Amino acid sequence: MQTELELRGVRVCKGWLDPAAQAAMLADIRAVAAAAPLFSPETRWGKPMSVAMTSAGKYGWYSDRRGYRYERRHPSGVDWPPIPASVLAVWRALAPEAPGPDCCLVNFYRDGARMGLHQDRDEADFTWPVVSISLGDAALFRVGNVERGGKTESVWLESGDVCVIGGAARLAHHGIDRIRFGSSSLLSDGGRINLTLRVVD
Ligand code: MD3
Ligand code: FE
Repeated sequence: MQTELELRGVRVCKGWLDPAAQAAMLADIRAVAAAAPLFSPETRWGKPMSVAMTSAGKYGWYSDRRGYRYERRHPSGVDWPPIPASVLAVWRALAPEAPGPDCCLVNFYRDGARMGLHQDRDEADFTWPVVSISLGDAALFRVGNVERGGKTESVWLESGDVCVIGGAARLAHHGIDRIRFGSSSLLSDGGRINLTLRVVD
C-alpha cells in the first residue's frame, strides 16, 4: 500500500515502488554496477567509507583525501553509465518542475555499513529537490537541522520507499544509523541500495 509521511520537511512516500518495479530497478542498477563497479571512497582523513558507491549520469559523486566532489568519470576512467529509464521515471513523477537529474548516486550498504550525519551541499543550486529511492534491507534514517546539533527524528526506510527532499529540508543534516541486515528478500545476499538523484550544475 502507498502511504505518505513527512519528517522535518522530508516527504517519505512509503511503498512507492511495488515489488515488481523494485526487482526491475535492481536489475537496471546491477547493469550500472557492471559498467561502473562499486568502490569505497576514502574520506579526507584517508579512511574508506563503509558504504560502497558508484554513479550513473553526467556526474558521479567522489571522495578522496582531496575532499568531496563530482567527477565526470568513474575512477577506472570510463564514463558513468546513463541513468536508467526506470529511475528517471520516479524523478519525473515526484519532481515534475525540476530539470533532469545530473547524477544518480548508488549507495550500497553491506551488514554494518552506516552513513554519519552530513549535509548535501556539493551541488550548485539548492532550489532543486533531491529524490532518494530505497531498495533491499530496511535502514534507520535520521534527519536533524540545517544548523549542526539539536534534536533529530528518525524513520525506517524500507524497500520501495521514495523520499523527496526540497525546500528548507534540502540542507538539513541527515544520515543512516544502521541497516536491519537480511530484513528484505530483494537482494539474495542481503544489503541495501539507495539511489540519490540530484541536479548538480
Ligand atoms: C535529507 N544517502 O547519499 S538518502 C547521500 O540512504 C545520503 O544512502 C542516504 O544521504 C542513504 O548523501 C540518505 C535520503 C536523503 C538524501 C538527501 C538528503 C535525505 C536527505 C538531503 C537533505 C536532507
Ligand atoms: Fe546525503
